Amino acid sequence: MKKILVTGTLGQDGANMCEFLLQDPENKVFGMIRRSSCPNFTNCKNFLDHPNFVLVYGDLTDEFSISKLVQEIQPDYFINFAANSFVGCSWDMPLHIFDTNAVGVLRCLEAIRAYQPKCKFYSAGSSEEFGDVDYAPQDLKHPLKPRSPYGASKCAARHLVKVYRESYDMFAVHATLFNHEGTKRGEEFVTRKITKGVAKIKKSIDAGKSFEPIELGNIYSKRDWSDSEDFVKGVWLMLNQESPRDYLLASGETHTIKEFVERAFLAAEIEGNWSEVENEPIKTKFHRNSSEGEVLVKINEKFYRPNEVDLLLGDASRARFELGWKPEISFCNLVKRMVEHDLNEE
Ligand code: NDP
Ligand code: GDR
Repeated sequence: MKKILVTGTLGQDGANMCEFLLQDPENKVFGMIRRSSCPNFTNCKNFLDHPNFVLVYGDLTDEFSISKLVQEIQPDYFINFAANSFVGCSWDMPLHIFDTNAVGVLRCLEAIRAYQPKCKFYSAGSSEEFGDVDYAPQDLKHPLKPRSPYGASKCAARHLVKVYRESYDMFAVHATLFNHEGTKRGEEFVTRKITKGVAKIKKSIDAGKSFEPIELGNIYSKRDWSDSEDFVKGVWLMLNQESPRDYLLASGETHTIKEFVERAFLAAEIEGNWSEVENEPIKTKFHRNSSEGEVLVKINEKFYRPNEVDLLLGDASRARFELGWKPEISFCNLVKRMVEHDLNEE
């Protein structure tokens, strides 16, 4: 039986990975969570009681807890999804971000080196490492030019993984994953914020009630969005190659936040129009196509970032050719799935 330690279990990717791995009865999954006064197990409801699933406690900022887990479990795989993953707050708590996302990875690598050197390690890299991009689509040769403390922390993790892989002959990969979303996505990220907001507005319209518009920041940035369920399969393929190699996962399509908004309202059968104000984007609004013309989306400067990654578009050809991986869920389907899910949840 394969023993797999997965961190970030309550988050999006960790939960999707546990669920995917538990489909194989040969896998025993140890899902790590950190101590919290009020943990939210919503993302884990489908597998918490699975006989091959064990919930364990640990914290990336606590070296002892990570070492103890590796010593006791002796995992064959250590899949580290845990991170402070919200770019927007990384300017507010840069030290915490670096300690979790970069030094945290070092704690994992050290624990593996000391107690279970044969363990295969996955480190969750990000397209945010490319940052101020030189060209599109971005491939694995693109220079690292982060624009946020978050992006910089992931670059540091990338270098640490490479150093450990080369110094100690460890199977350690740090993949570059572009944005991936889904029904388990945290509500502060723009996609889920939009789909949750659309569902709320739809319910209000259907009930004949008034509603507040969704408030967003920069709607002109472009992202390469996929579904997290497709990506965890790609990560598992990477970990089951003969030798460790860094890969990039992306859809190869890019869309603005504006387009995501339009699609999300369409998925809820609400038609709208932008009233765009070119030199004052703060005044841009998305109105409902109706006699009332209510405002569905407005801009609030408080959601702007000190520094923005304007364009992300990934070239996943290495993963496609070497791993035989390709995303199954299109951008349109992703938006539709999220909106439908949130309409049923609200
Ligand atoms: P989430 O924010 O949904 O999940 C992150 C998880 O990490 C949460 O469960 C959180 O715990 C946990 N965590 C945070 N700090 C610690 C800590 N100190 N010790 C232990 N656990 C901790 O992120 P995603 O699932 O979306 O992303 C997974 C990984 O992939 C992250 O590393 C992210 O940076 C990276 N990534 C994500 C992309 C995406 O588009 N989703 C793209 C590229 C990279 P809690 O629930 O208690 O807060
Ligand atoms: P991102 O995701 O920063 O790409 O990081 P996020 O959804 O937070 O932002 C995407 C883009 O939308 C713009 N935006 C807003 N963002 C948020 N969160 N809230 C808003 O109201 C809003 N309005 C506009 C942002 O400025 C940005 O341009 C995600 C995370 O999952 C990272 O962990 C991961 O590494 C990268 O994707 C790849």
